[in-house]
Amino acid sequence: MALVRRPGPRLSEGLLTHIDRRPVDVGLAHDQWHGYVEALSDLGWQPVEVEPAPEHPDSVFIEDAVVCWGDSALVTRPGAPSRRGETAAAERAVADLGLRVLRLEGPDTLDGGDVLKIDGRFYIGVGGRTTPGACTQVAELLDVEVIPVPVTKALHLKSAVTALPDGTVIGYPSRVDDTTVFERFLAVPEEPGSHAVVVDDRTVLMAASAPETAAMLRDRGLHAVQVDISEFEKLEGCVTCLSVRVR
Ligand code: CIR
Repeated sequence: MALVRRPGPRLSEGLLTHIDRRPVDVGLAHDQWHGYVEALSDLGWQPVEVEPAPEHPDSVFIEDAVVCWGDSALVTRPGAPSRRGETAAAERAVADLGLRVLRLEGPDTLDGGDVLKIDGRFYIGVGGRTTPGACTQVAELLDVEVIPVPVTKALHLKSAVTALPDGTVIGYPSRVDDTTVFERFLAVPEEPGSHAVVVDDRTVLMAASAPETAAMLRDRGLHAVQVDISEFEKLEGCVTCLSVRVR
């Protein structure tokens, strides 16, 4: 299963931190969102829609609102105050699925986009939307090993790096603060090539904007499925932010 949330009418007003604003085609964004959900569904992840939040421009980026781990769901407290209202319906959705609901307590903040899970270890980006204290809370609430990682050159840790099914971390070097914190790091030739959703042991979902990286991963034996998410990329979104896998 994967949580998803359809974009609202105010999508084009989404927050921007590292890039300049370009016009967003909201109609095209809706079509791309349906294409993304269909791709996930074709790959075997049953989509579960979180109630829309039309008043929140960034609510389509559901990954930032909740972190799922085993039977637990940690409802975040987003770093951007304008995004905090996104979590209420996400909390209802995970409660309805029967998950154990946990909550990140203020004044700390956490965006799910800063949480990269590799083999049971949680790498958490700090320096942007997520506070060091959130790392301590995640470790205690989910009883996991947390490795705080500096993030100053990208919006979220997973804007800079993600992991392949074998645990190799991929990233576009100029966006990564410190590649040495990861056991195995592989540089990719395109910035959006840093973003992979691991579907299963040999399948990843990637953006259409990273054809060279997709070819590189295919050479490594992976099945790389690509979807066009150009309108979300204009808002600093990527393939990972548009869903949350529920195990
Ligand atoms: C924001 O700045 O919060 C949104 N415009 C983009 C959030 C993307 N989410 C993610 O990378 N996890």
